[in-house]
Amino acid sequence: MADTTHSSLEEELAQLQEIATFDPPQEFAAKARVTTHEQPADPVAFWAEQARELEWIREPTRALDDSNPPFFTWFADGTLNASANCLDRHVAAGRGDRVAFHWHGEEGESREITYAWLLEQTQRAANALKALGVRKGDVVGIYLPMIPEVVVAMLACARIGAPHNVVFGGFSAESVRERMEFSEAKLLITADGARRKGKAAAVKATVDEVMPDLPCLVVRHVDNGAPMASKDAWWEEALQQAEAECPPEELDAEHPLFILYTSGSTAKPKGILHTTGGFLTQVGWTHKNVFDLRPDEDVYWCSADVGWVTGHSYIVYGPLLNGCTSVMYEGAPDYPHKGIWWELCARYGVTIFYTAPTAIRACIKWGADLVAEHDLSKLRLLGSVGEPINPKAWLWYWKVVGGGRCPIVDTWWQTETGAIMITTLPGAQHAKPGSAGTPLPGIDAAVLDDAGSEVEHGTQGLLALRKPWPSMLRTLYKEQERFVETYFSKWDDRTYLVGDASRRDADDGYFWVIGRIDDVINVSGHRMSTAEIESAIVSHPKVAEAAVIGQADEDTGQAIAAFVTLEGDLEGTGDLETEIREHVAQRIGKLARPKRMIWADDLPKTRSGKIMRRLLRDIAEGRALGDVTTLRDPTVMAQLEDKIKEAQAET
Ligand code: 6R9
Repeated sequence: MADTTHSSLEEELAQLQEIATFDPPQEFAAKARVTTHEQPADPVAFWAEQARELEWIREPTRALDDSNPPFFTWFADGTLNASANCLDRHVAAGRGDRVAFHWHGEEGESREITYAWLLEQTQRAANALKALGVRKGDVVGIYLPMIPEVVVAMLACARIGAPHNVVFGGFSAESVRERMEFSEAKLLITADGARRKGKAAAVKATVDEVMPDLPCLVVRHVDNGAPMASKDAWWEEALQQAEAECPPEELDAEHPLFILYTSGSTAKPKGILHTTGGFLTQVGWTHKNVFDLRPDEDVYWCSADVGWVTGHSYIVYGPLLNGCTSVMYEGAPDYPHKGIWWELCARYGVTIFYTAPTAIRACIKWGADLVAEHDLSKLRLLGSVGEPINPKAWLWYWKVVGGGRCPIVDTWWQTETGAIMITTLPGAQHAKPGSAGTPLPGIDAAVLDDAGSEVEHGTQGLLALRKPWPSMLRTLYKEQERFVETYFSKWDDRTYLVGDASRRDADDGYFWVIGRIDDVINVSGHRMSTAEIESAIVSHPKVAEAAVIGQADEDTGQAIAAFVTLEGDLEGTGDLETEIREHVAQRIGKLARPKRMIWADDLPKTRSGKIMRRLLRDIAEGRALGDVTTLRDPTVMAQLEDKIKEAQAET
């Protein structure tokens, strides 16, 4: 019986592969918020119009100021407060009892977090921060698991104008230290411990090891007797002692809302700086229109972690601006069982579900039966983000999760863009599995050649954004020159270099985003810098040199492969490999551990000493080697090729 079901699903999916475009389902289109896709004649006026959706303390009189490129500002003479827009507004309108988050804990606990509760806690937390000496403009670090307190912490910072700097809970304490130092954070909001698949990790104790002097505000989450010093305070106590009321600070639209570190081409992460008015305008608009949101009816779930930009824009700010009800899950997608996501979708009646292709590929492996066991009939829209979604995963998502009735929005954007840029408006545009779609209204994206001319449709080129947009990064924190150099020096100071390769279709201009053009690897939708991983590996005492590449991987999109040269005549062993992997986990986080390690006596280098990663990628993926004559020592490649063949023969 089960066999027939499987083969018929496979047959159906094979037939679906013949379909190139999927029109918006009629029932969906009939009720959709947006039914036509048009580029406004005046994008600046378009965004000025959307900014009216926010509650301003002082209305801006002007939208874009582009007099000093590439330093663009939006709504600069307006003032507002992000937390007031996310909370006070809804409570004042009588929606205080509405659930903002159905929170579900790893061990099955649940909490119903209302807008009124969030507002109350946020005000107390804001006062607690002030009592701990945090002032407007001070950076506050946040290193918390997926618990409601992380939302409160972010909004409390926003309330007093202290930019938050959230670090993903999967990063190591060492990574947190680096990010706290770069941003000169005054305080870190963290937890005593974090739960992961039935185990609890000591967070506060680990943080203390690397940052003994940084004051911490600590949420008691696992009650593990975490060490506390006089510089530290417990969250619960600090909030209880704090005044209940904290009026929102009136902030300029260009006041920094947050810094979020992301990987770039060098080992040093980039501190992407976002400001308030423009960010909220575009995040609010895209969340409402790309997800066809009906705040009074929908139950929305974005399965990302708040530590990534997707969590900032589409778990916290977008959904709360729009006053919608979300699901927030603390745990892993396979804990306590591999059907937990679908169980939660059924339990809370999720209507809009937003996840990453890597998660969908994992679900495909676990089997369609785990999805079919649950009632997903309330779902009406699906979203994807983080990396290109391969057509096979798209079709499975459409058929198995969406039951063939839910449009899929494949949303292309970056930490730097702050909000969704290229996708399809689900009630207005057809979808093509694998293609993100077209630039949203008010966005000017193009595929350019090196000289800055648009390439012909069908030809691969460099993805570029040719007009400023409200939620764009304003700079790299404390690295102004690097900001200009990285994003606005390829062509001119108004054309933003995305860092992705892309091509467009001739018939409808749809964009296909192919992958990164720089030394950034995308593992399970997480951005990682090859240089950062290399520097972690090389910091191991037995390692002389390392080169890291991204290798195509069925499950994670790309996987990390490391070519490692050891000191002296040390031999590479299994134990040493484990040791180095563990070392990388400590330096950066588990997600940066290489999947494959290849011991190399030498690495292919140009005469000027640059490692030629292109050649390493070629041999790792079994391609014929191109020109090796520019190498200092061309025999290195032959040796490495033999190694790879040996390794492949062993597995
Ligand atoms: C939101 C987010 C950004 C990079 C980006 C691109 C890749 C993201 C994508 C996609 C193809 C999509 N990317 N979404 N590629 N299709 N729908 O993921 O931000 O972590 O900064 O990563 O991810 O390569 O440049 P971030």
